[in-house]
Amino acid sequence: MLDGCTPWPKEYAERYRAEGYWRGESLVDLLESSAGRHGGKTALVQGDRRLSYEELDGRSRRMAAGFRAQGIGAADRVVVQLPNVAEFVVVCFALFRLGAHPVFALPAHRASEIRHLCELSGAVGYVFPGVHRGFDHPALARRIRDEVGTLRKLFTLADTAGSTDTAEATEAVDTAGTTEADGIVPLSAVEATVDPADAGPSSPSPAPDPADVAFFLLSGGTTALPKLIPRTHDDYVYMARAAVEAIGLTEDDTYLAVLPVEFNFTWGCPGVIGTLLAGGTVVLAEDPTPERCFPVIEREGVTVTAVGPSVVQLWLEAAEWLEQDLSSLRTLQVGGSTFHPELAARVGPELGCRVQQVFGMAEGLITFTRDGDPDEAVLTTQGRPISPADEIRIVDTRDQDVEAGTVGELLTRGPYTLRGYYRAPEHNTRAFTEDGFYHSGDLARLTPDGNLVIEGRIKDMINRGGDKVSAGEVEGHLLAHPAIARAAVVPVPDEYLGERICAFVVPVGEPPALRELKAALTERGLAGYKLPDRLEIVAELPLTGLGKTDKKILAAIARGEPAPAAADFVPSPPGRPDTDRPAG
Ligand code: OOB
Repeated sequence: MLDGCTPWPKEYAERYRAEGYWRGESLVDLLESSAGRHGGKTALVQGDRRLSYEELDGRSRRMAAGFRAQGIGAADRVVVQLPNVAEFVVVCFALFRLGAHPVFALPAHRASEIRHLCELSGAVGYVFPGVHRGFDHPALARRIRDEVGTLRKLFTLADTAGSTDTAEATEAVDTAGTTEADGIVPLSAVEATVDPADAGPSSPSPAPDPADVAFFLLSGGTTALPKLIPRTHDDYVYMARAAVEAIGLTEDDTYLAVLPVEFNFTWGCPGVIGTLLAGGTVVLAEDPTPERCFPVIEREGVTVTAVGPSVVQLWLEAAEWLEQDLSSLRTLQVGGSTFHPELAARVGPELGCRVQQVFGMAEGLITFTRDGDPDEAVLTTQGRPISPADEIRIVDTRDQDVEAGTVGELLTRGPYTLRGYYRAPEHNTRAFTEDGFYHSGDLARLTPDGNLVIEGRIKDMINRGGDKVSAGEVEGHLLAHPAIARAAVVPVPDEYLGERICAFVVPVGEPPALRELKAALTERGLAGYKLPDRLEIVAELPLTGLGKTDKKILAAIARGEPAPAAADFVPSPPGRPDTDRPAG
């Protein structure tokens, strides 16, 4: 296994193999076996572009040969940051073929996140769009290459025919100067480097070891800097298969990937990988708006998709006035953040499909409600683990099991839950129990039927419409501002996103305004979804008995509630908070 990763202890690995969870099958085997069974069938759809299983397999072979010619090889890490385009899938499978490891970055990530991911992973390559949604990715890539010593290869989607937004792609080629001359290689050129005949099955790439890391997911992060989650072929192929079985996905299904494809939810629960495993069709959509998605659902006969609760709200509103026929849709998977039962209850009658609640994490454990569960369970719980080998404990603050039905922290261990973050030995001693259970930081309880109910969290994170924002990370950036002496970031409830980000700031001299702060954080290269939505200027931050910032008090103030035990704490100056709420 790649250096810096924690393998499962021998007895667990042996057990997972003996019990048939891990079958020694890599993601490359998965694609090749589906291509063998479903050759001419459509595997991927993106706008007007359609790729059969054979074509996807062939393109990933050519791309692998091209990457190899570019010097990418076994064990290399390559940061991949692409929107929901077919090339994301082609690039990932190409890297898997070489035994190289994609590191998934979100399209919204900027200099701060990309630099960190490149440094932490020791990436040699970086794959990115052209100018996407107005952001010049090639310019960022050049900067990062200058800053990160290991990074030597830059690849862009920019001139790839049929990119989701041709206008943007064209603009990228024109304005961002993505030519090989400045060392940025278009993916189309990588794919065309080698004669396809040379990239056939006999090409000399050793098959990846199924027990080795396949790729890295990004942790939602409670620490100041995001952590990397190594996912092995064995564990991920198993998770996708278990998800396929739990949702009853078959080759007749069409899955719409509408959340970013780099999310574990979209990529493998059952997502893209599960659909390819089942021989179905994956449709890639650029964004989750109903105006974009409903016509695609109708045209492609989409049967399953995965969204977050805020998208469900948008879709319910739009279903009243948009006229598309959504009758093909059988299951709407909803997960990533709290889904209120009142909203869940509207999905059946108003969208004409079944809800499946999904709780999950990039670290591993996935739970689903199932078809056939009583309505009560589907509406009010997050269901049961997808694997009989998933182990769950609910514990108190001393890691002792709580009484049945009581709320406590969710710990988990199993055949697709990590045993350690990448290159994070110190953090790992805190994130895992001695016997390998992962501390999720979520507060949960189990119903008598064994269904999991998420009740809150103890981790210092804000769940902004499913986007996870580490409070510590934002605080670090705030503290770098010259007008800020102290800062604390807490969630504030929001009807649409579930939570937004509220920053409490003790100023030095003239207090900064929210707009100015957001501009300063953007300038520092922080992704847009991590910017504070609201700013509270205070004279001091309340402290706990142990001298740490008392975020319970701050969160209560942000909610407009009387602060618990805050008799001696008065936020100042009083008055309206500085908010910046986007419409809708
Ligand atoms: C998914 O993965 P991540 O890694 O972005 O975030 C994990 C965290 C969980 O620890 C929990 O705090 C929260 O997101 N969460 C939920 C939830 N599902 C995830 N909180 C309340 N209700 C839910 N249903 O978010 C993810 C990964 C795979 C599948 C689905 C979601």
